[in-house]
Amino acid sequence: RLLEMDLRAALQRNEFEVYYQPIRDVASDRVVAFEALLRWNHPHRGLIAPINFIPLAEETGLIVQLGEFVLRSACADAATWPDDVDVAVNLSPIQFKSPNLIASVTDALAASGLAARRLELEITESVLLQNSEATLTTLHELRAMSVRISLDDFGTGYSSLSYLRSFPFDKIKIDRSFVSELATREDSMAIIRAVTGLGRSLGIVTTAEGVENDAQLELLRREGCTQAQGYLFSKPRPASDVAMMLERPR
Ligand code: G
Ligand code: G
Ligand code: MN
Ligand code: NA
Repeated sequence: RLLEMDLRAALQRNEFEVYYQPIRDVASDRVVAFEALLRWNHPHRGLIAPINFIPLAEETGLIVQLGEFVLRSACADAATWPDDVDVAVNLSPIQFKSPNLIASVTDALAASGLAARRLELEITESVLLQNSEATLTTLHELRAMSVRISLDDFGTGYSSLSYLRSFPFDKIKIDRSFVSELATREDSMAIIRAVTGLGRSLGIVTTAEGVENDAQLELLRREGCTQAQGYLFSKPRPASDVAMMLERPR
């Protein structure tokens, strides 16, 4: 079982690493961004996926430090990529509510020299549940810095269309559960159609997650979904593989 002290030690020993998964523009097939996904290189247990340690990091508050590491790494890595390739970073609700958030983002951008417009922050609907004044203030502060804000895992949890009215999101990420059933379930198809249509009407980019085959990509293209991400293109890989992922045609 993982303990708080294991996480602390791992932070100290630099055992965390940021992996990257490409996001492609559906119409042009071009790689337009990478999502940063945290991994733990445990000396004995091997590579540990975030589902196995993020909950503990959130309970112990270590997610703030861990999140700062991801922000700094992602901005520093993205600063070495072509100018038209963005980076997306996941924010835990606890990190989002931390009083350090704006300073962390500002510092990561300044230290890396990355243009703020190339940074996307992914938040989940749980951040918006309380829909508090403070949440909206933070979102508007980030927006004022030119950072872009995505609504992650859209369609799961307590989805509410009112979130889209409370803040002008730049991007909606359609949860992979809808994409995986695209070819087999008509209701999933209908939901994808509705969300891409909503994005078009509201001027919000839509990204389909978990795209695993050409049939799914073709359906998404037909529905006018803006971007796609998934194993069809690549699984998340280390920063040293980004150049290769940018070169590789489909
Ligand atoms: O890569 P995957 O197993 O890679 O990620 C699983 C989950 O962990 C996803 O929900 C993803 O959003 C979350 N996750 C991955 N990296 C980070 C991170 O750096 N910060 C936070 N808060 N969540 C992350
Ligand atoms: O919640 P979030 O969207 O941030 O998490 C991304 C998660 O989805 C990561 O765990 C990542 O490894 C995983 N993922 C990315 N592409 C695919 C895919 O095509 N299929 C499946 N099953 N998982 C994927
Ligand atoms: Mn995400
Ligand atoms: Na997601």
